[in-house]
Amino acid sequence: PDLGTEFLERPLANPLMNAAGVWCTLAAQLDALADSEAAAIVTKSCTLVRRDGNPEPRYRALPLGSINSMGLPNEGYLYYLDYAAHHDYDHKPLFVSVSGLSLDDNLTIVAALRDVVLPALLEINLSCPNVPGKAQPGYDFEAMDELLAEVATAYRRPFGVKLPPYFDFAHFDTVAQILNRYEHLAFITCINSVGNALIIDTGQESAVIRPKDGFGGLGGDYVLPTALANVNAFHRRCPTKTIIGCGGVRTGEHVFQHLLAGATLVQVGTALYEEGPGIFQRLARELAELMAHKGYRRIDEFRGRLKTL
Ligand code: RRO
Repeated sequence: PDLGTEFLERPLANPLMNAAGVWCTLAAQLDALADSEAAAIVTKSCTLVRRDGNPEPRYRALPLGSINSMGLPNEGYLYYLDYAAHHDYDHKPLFVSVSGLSLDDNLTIVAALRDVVLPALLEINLSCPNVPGKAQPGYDFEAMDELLAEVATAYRRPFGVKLPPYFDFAHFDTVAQILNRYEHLAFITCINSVGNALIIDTGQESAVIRPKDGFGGLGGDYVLPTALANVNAFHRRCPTKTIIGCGGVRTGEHVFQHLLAGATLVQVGTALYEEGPGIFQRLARELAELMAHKGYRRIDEFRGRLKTL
């Protein structure tokens, strides 16, 4: 089968890419993604100024996924703009994830990205759960609308948002209504980690990560159903926007489920962290095998065509 797809009218070899935050903080990691079977790349969410992030241990692999409270460690936005300036866009698209700590910081970074006039794609992260004292804009609908209004005015090219998971139809409706007001908000990435979970080690009677008394974002198998629900909820409510699925992808079958729910691209976080960039070749092979088994020749034949009872 043909794994080819299109993102904002650009043909891609397959629908796979990394999730922001995983294997994308340093140039050498991004280069490894550029050399992998991933069809696109996104950089670690950046702030105005370089950050060390939270104290370690701040990531733990678990039998069913991961918990993290990294705290936005990154090299500062100029580092990623420089990386973007040297990236080969004919080879694969590059997204730059932006997670300024204030509206002003976000606008400074967005203006810089606009002014360098690169084909890089802006993904605004509305959903970092791990910076002590900073609420997620994704859970403050007024703040989210204000931020999007300012970004959409300053930045006239297609851009997207990375959303936190939502758990209520009223929230799906409200958020979709806000996003639909912005015409060149072209893509929606669902979901960021399921924030502020607590994993307890029974033997040690202890939290397993140091920051925030052990509270952190869940990824991996734990979050697949929540991710699929959010992908499908926004696919239904935002028909003019492209959905990027993220959450719980470890096998080709998980990729297939995200596509069926309405995703156009599918990001890989925890499983990439654990397996490394070689995972994209395995996922592509597993997706191709599943499609062949089902008699599908192209992703278009099933994407978004989830059946209901
Ligand atoms: O760096 C982090 O702690 C982090 C971020 Br910015 C995010 O958006 N999601 C996440 O799980 N961790």
